[in-house]
Amino acid sequence: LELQTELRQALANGDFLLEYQPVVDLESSQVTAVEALVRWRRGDELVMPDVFIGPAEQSGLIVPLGEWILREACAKVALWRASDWDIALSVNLSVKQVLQPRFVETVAGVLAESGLPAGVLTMEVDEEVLLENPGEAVERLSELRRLGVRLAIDDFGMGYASLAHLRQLRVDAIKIDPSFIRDLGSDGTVTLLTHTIIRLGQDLGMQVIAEGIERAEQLEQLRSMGCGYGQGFLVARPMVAGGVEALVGGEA
Ligand code: G
Ligand code: G
Ligand code: MN
Ligand code: NA
Repeated sequence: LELQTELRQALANGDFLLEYQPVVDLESSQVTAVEALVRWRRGDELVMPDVFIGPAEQSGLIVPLGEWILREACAKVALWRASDWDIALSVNLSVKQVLQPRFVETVAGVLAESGLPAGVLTMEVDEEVLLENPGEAVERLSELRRLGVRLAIDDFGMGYASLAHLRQLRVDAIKIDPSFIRDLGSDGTVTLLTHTIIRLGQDLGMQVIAEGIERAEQLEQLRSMGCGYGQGFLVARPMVAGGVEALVGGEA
């Protein structure tokens, strides 16, 4: 079967699933949020999103798939919150979704349906979103923010003219690209840049989240630089909902 056909059938058959990667407060080590990450169960194999998000964007399937992802993640987190666990949710967005005319209405509808307060949801966009059709994308995302949904710039520091993007679009959080974290400590320039990004975020009143933390020294260094939040294999891998429940145990 052609990949596009297979993907369409997978959505119809319920063959996509979500994993959730915990985000922790680096000060308290508490899990404060989870990032939803989609996977495709294709027979015995679990296919990762870098294989199918691009094709799903090309065919337009990302629009219904993205809506399914949002609905599924909001329902799960609403359940967790109903059991008295104060947890937030982050969901990735593709530019195709943002530019779709009914985008803001769809998000508002899913929030209403799940009963999740808008402020619990963060939508992550990478800087590519702001390149393709900047005026339109900024307008849509600002509208989303007026609903109370929080915005984060994903993979911050990798895009062309990152600082210009912060001028165009007000965001609540920046997620420092893993390539910075990887070279922390071993590369003086990267270390300085990372520290500068953390201060920039703080000065602009934004939450700063370091991604791709794999080693204890990286976590320590980020903490000493005042980075508020972190994500990475050292802290927790992406895991199915039951795994998150087991991890937080008493909390959830
Ligand atoms: O989970 P993994 O590290 O394999 O993700 C690879 C890429 O796929 C990341 O850039 C991530 O942002 C993207 N991705 C994962 N889940 C989603 C999703 O639900 N929607 C979109 N648009 N991208 C996603
Ligand atoms: O682009 P985005 O930040 O949404 O991508 C998230 C992806 O990063 C997920 O697919 C997740 O599996 C991956 N990821 C999360 N933590 C780590 C880590 O510590 N190391 C590496 N190599 N990848 C990670
Ligand atoms: Mn992300
Ligand atoms: Na991303």
